[in-house]
Amino acid sequence: MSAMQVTVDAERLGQELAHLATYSDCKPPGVTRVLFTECDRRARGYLRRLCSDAGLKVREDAIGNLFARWPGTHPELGAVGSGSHIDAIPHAGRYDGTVGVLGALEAMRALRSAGFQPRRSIELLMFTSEEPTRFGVGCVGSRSLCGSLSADDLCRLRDADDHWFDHVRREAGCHGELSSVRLPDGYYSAFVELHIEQGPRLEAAGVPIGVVTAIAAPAALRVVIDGRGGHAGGVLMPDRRDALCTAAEAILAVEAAARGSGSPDTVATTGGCRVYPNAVNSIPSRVVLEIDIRDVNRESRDRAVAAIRSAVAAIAQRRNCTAVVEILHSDPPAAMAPAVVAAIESACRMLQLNCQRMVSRAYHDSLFMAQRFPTGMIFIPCRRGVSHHPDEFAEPEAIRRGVEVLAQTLAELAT
Ligand code: HGY
Ligand code: MN
Ligand code: MN
Repeated sequence: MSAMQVTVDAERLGQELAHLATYSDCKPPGVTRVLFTECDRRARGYLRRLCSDAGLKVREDAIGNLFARWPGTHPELGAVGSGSHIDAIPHAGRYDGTVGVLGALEAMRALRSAGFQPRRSIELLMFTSEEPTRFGVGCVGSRSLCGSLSADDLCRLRDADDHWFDHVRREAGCHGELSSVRLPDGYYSAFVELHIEQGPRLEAAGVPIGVVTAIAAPAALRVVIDGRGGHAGGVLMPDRRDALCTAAEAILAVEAAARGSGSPDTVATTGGCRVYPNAVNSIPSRVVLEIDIRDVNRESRDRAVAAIRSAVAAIAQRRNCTAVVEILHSDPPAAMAPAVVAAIESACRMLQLNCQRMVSRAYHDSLFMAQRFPTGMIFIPCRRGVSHHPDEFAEPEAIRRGVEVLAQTLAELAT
């Protein structure tokens, strides 16, 4: 297939990314957009309008996954999907996920303007709740679409304010049976996600496009450490069972488990720490830690998880506290489909863009889409690899190139 002559409207895309970033619960340049909050719901409304204005057929499922379809000449065939997420962790950046959602929309508009007529339908998919912020588990939308989160699993999800997922989704206007979310086999013939790298390698190598071959295996733990509270003045040191001092040793053990796993790809982060009663003159009685552990190799990741569990148990015992470790999720890595990798590389060749194969250390909805459908990812560089931070930035030209490659890839897969 020869290169489609598509023109990406980078200026319009830049304006849309900037406007989307205004739906946020924090000061610019940061973005906070947590699942089903008011700003998330308004952002979803904005995306719905953009998709309708583009002449796409828009629908949402029972948990807020949003689909915008460009029917092909053979609508009975599996569609070619592309998309990502628009939710954002607290004080994040404006490009994580959104480049893949608005970039897919722009790729579809550019193909349409170029007169392309897809044989297979092309469908934009905005996943609900890619970030774990509200319910502790990431990729709720894609896990449910692929069947690895059941209706019962969804009904067990509860946020820190004891709001149940099922209640929250209905309040946000999502209706329908939870059991209806799982996609049928063959729904997509291929799925491609455009995303910023969230790492420094492409920028350091001066390569404009990353072709993802695999996505690292993420796991998350919640550790509840209980000691004995008491008056900060009245309890002498030998009599203390300080939950936060126990947690402090546990946090360092998390770091040591990653550094000592024997694999350079093991990463572990204690990203959440809630202290109770969290009063300066009261000895912490309980601490809740949230821990993220990953590796491209599942066995190394699992070794690190086991090392953390045994270290936490030993520290708690020595300090006369108790510790309960809950595994929130522990997922396998995903291999991208060779045919989709080949289509992305072919698009780069046609556009005379240099590209390099790489592993994604961040997880994405594609980690779960790959369990059911041939999946691939296109990476673009982000400045100094910074992400999940207000300084996150992707050059407009980098985004334009990524959308061009995506458009070319979608055209090839939908023909
Ligand atoms: O945490 C991740 O890897 C993704 O950005 N949610
Ligand atoms: Mn993210
Ligand atoms: Mn993301």
